[in-house]
Amino acid sequence: MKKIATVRKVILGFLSIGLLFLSACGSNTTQGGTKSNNHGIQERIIKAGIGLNEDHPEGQGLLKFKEIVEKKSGGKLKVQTYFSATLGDDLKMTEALQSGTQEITIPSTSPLVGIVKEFGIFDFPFLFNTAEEADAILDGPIGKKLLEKLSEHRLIGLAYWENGFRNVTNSKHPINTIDDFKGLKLRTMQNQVHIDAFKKLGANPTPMAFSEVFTALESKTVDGQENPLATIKSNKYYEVQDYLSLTKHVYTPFVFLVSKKFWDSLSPEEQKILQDAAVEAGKYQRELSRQEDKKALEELKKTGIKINEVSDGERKKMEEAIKPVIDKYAKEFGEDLVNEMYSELEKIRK
Ligand code: KDG
Repeated sequence: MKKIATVRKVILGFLSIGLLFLSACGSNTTQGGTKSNNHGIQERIIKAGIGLNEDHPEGQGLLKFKEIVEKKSGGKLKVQTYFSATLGDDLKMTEALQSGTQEITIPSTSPLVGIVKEFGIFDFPFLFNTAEEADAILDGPIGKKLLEKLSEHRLIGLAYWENGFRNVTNSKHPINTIDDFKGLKLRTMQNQVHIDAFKKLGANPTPMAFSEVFTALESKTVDGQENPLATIKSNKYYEVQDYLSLTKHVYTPFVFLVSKKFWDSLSPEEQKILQDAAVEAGKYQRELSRQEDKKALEELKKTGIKINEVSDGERKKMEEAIKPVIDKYAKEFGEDLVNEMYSELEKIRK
């Protein structure tokens, strides 16, 4: 009897050691609840889709990402790229990541406020004076904090890329003052801060997905829209718009997203390759975006669209008029976070 008990104990001992060994081989959990698997670099197809065109700085950034990943993985990690919303718009692709049917997308943060509401702080008009200020906040503790929130929503955020400073186009008249917004039917992103801000300026905002914008302008469902110059050029809005007013009223970041389901199935080596490539290609993309912002303006001048500068004085009046909207959403997004952001900006501007 005693002998059977000892044998049973020995077998149980071996079993638990075995199980421990197996679990160590299988997966391990890193901080923020993300997992990985210790099996080196495997042959994989990575579907990466964006809403913008291949010729846009975001499209070129994605091709740079593909080049780096395929080089660093010895060709094992193959990135299949999809442009021009062929896999759907930002929200549809983000949902595909959450369900694990797509691996990567790089949407604007604005449509994602339904997932991480704090991303809405980046939609505060006239928040950043320069792209470099945006870099400092996005690549700093605030940007990092918001990226980490994504893992609670079956998403992994690897980096911020640049969509850029947005300007208004329309088919009615140039925008020089707040009064020129009165009654203008303007397409906005699906973002409540943008909608309320344009309402405050007297416009009539219509939220819609990006891939529907050109048709809505062409059919005059809306009078105008607002986007960075690179997008106005790449999507040929000058073909269906008569006026471009350089309002530079808000800076929009892109966020580099990976499906958490996919991410957790990767080994630490594979995760590192994707993480490093998203940051390296991001630096390249931001630089390209800033060059394109200048180049696009010169090229848009040749298209016949009538371009006007908006004076700093008028932009200041617009900022004042919108302040109640910012106060309202500061409460919703968290005043500590908003105060932290404004004090960070003050430090940067010193
Ligand atoms: O996928 C494209 C969008 O992320 C981006 O272009 C969004 O700026 C945008 C807009 O106006 O929808």
